Order: sequence, then C-alpha cells, then structure tokens
Amino acid sequence: VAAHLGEFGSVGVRADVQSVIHAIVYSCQNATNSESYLFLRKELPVRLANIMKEIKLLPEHLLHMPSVCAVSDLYRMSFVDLLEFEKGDCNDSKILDKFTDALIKIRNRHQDVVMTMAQGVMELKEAHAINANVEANIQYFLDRFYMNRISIRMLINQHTMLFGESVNSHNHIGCIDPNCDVVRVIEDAYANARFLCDQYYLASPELVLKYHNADKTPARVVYVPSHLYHMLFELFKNAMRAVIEHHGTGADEFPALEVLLVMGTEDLVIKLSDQGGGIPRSVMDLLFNYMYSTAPQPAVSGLDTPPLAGYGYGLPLSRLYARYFHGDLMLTSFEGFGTDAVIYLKAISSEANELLPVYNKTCQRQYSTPIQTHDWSSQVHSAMFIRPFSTN
Ligand code: W6P
Repeated sequence: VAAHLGEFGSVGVRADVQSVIHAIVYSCQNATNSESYLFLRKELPVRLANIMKEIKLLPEHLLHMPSVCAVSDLYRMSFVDLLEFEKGDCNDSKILDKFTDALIKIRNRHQDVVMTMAQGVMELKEAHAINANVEANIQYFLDRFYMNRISIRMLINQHTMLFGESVNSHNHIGCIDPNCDVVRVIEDAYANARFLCDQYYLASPELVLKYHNADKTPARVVYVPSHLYHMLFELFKNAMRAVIEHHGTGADEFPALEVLLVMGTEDLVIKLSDQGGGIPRSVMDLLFNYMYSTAPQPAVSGLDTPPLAGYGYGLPLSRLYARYFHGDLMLTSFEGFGTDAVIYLKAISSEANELLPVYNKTCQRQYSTPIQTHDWSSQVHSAMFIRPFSTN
C-alpha cells in the first residue's frame, strides 16, 4: 500500500484527468460506464492517497487517537479495494458491475467518518492542552479532509446513480440537476427546518421570499440540489433558533425570515436575514471553527434531543459545500438586531468546477510552519494619555 500511495499521491496523476472530470460531472449523458470506470479506478485512489498522506502530517497527539486510526484504516481498506481494478478489462460487464458494487461498499464504509473524526478532535481536546498552532493545523486539515470527502462521494454517487441498478430520476444527471430550481429548494429547506422548529418550540417564524432578476428568467442553475438543500437547511435552522430564543418562546409574534434571491450574470446570491439578535463579532469566527463546535451527534429518535441545539459542524461543512463548486458562504451579524447569511453560487456552470485540496509542498509547509504571530498591537502608549496635549 505504501508503495502505491507514493505512486498515486502525486499531483501529476490528477492533472491529466481534469478534462475527464468535466466529462463526468457535466456531460454524463455521453460518458459510458466503461469510460467512467477507467477514470474512477485511477482518480479515486489518487484522492484517497492525497488525503492519507495529509493524515500522516497531523499533530502527533491527534494521529494516535483511536478514532483517527480507525478512519485511517478505512481509507487504507478502500484504497486496496480499488487497486483490485487497476488492470480489469473495461469491456467486461461483470467487472463493471463488480466495480459499482465496490463503490457502494466504499460509500457505506465511510458513512460515519465525519462523526468519527469529530470524536477524535473531542478526545484530543480532553486529553491534551491545545495550542494555537495545533488548533490552526486541525482547522486547516479538517477543511481539506471534509472537502476531499465531499468530492469522493460526489464521484461515487455520480457513477452509481448513472450506471447502478436504480433508475436515474428524470432530467437529472446523476445527482446533478442541470435545471435546479433554486426557489423550490429554498422552500423545501424552510419547510423542513420549520417542522423541527415547530416541534421543539411550538412556534416558528414565517418566510418572506424576494426575488430579483435582471434578466427575468427563473432562478435555475446547474447544481447538486442536495448540496444546496444541506446549506439552506442548516442556515434556516440557525436563523429560526436565533429568532425564537431572542424573542422568547412565549412571544405572540416573531419577525419573519427574509430571503433575497438575486440572479446575476456571474453569481447567484441567496441572502437569508433573521432578526434573532445577532452574534458578537468576537464569536463569529468560532462558528466555523471545528475545535469550538460540538461534535455531530448520531441520529437518535426520541424527544430528548433538541433538534436545533448547538452549533455542530453544520456551518463549516455548509461552507465547504458552497466552496466545492467555487461558491462561498458568509455570515454578517448586527449584534443586538440580527444576522445575514449569504450563499454565493456560480450562475454559469462552466465556472462551477470542483475545488479540490491538493497534496504538495505548499500543503506540507502549512503543517510545519508555525502560524503567523501578530505584527499589529493594541498596546496603549500610556505617555500619550498622561500628557496628551503637551505642546512644549
Ligand atoms: C444567528 C446565528 C446564525 C448562524 C447562521 C445563520 C443564521 C444565524 N443567525 O443568530
């Protein structure tokens, strides 16, 4: 495995398949099962190898946490599973079927990895004092680790949906909807977040949706509806909780959530405004910090788990989903009043390529270089205040 890791874990291998990514992601109607097979049997090991090499650069303490070792083993297993297809005949339908089955097995194997990795971080926090360097390294790593995972699952889903047993849902290309109806996804995410909110608080804020479009065409993009849904559902849950808790569960009325959807030529922007009292600026960055977030809990049925409680990994992961296709997710808060959450998507599909972490010298340096110490200071020059206006 180690020898193969070296072979696959180079950027060069990936460079020559960029055009194929495009083929797979955007014009799968034309890609055949065997073409996809030839691409994935190489690309998936590359992506697995890239992140396995990065795991090895983690701070010593974290590297030895049982949950991190467990995750590492899963990646090694999947890597080995894929190597079996290295020389398989792409015209043999038995092999193609076996490959699809292997992908499904891999997808299932990695089901709980987000949670397991988060547990590793929790274990580390409990066992060791964490300095700023370690914290920065973990933040850097987890963003890349989860982004790598998003990209791998995307490729696996594409292949299994296009060439697997289940029939492709109408008009979708795998999990991509070339005509993704943004308003529908917004309303869907709102309805489901509202359901949770009503269940927990017995109340929920209304939604006011405004749509601005210079071209007067409906807001449709080439996108993965499940990714957009994931982001919006997360933002709606946060906004609803803020509004209800800020105004008190007993309040008669709650200020509505406002969504402004703007279709530009380059960007499609979704702004979600709540009047939930906002958050202080000092807390803002912590919302995207894995170390300060609570680990995602396993789904348990029962009424004792508050469905909207705690900032989990929802926000950092949502931002990764947005960035995966070169969009972004940002929060702006007005402490004492409310918060604006903004999702940026690329309106043109040709610009919405994958954004992938690569393993190279720059990345290696990130782990070994201490974080920048401040070269600005807020030190007060006491002399200024002792004799501020002396003119002699
Ligand atoms: C808040 C905190 C937050 C996070 C994400 C989205 C909306 C909101 N509102 O108060």
